[in-house]
Amino acid sequence: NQLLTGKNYVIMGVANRRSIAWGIAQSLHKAGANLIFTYQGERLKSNVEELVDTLQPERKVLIPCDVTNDQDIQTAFQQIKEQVGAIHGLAHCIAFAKTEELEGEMVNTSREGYHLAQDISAYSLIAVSKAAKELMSDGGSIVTLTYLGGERVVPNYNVMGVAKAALDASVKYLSADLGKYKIRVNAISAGPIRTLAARGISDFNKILGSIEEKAPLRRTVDQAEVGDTALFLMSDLSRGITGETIHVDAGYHVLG
Ligand code: 0WD
Repeated sequence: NQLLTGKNYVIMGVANRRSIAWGIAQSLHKAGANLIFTYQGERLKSNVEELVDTLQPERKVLIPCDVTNDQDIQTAFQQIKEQVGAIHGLAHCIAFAKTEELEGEMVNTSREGYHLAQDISAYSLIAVSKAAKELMSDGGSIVTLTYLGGERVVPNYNVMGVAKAALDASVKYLSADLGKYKIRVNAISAGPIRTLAARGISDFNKILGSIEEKAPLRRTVDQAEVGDTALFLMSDLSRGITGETIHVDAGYHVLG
């Protein structure tokens, strides 16, 4: 009997094999979890289907869910309920900002770009937590992904830094409300990892180089390390932890 045997977990935000969500899926799968995947839309369907096939060929639960659309969220969780009944955890691995807002000066952020980043990267956690709560009849664990750029200024992170700050605060407020239902809400602050989303950040190579040079562990982190921390947060091993942010960043955040 493994840590997550017999339990159902929803993974939101697999885009391709480099996605941090996919690293989390692999860690949870190794621990015996049954996984349900949501993906953004048709564009990603075949890609995600192919990936999930390598992990769970016998139980392929794949549901479209664009988090900017309330109807999509409602339909997705209705389908999840019909297919598995209760869920025990949810990994929210979703963020978006326009590429042109991830460079230059913060004062050039557009109203529309600001709203879009907030909607997809921060509000979506609140919306999916509401839907997930209804399926967490035995309690549960919600995990989201954040970044140091929400705590302090990281060059070019700009509007996404402000969205991550809102996400971090949402984790705290959600944890305060959902604790009475035995639902825990935590964040993993991952160090920079080369993914599709990271491609939008200018000078990403420079950021990786500086981590290798300065981080206490003198290296960057990978998806598997974030995945194993998510496994801890999804499992009973972390039962006393909520409203917390765990930095999986080779220690970089301790530097001033
Ligand atoms: O260095 C990094 N890669 C870090 C990422 C460091 C610290 C944190 N993070 C966070 C990101 O901000 C994000 O919250 O990890 C999370 C996952 O990001 P990722 O794994 O780095 O990137 P990616 O594989 O691109 O997954 C993010 C996905 C989207 O992919 P694209 O790149 O196609 O936009 O979020 C999903 C989508 O699949 N997504 C949506 N899902 C549903 N509805 C939506 C949407 N409207 N928009 C984006």
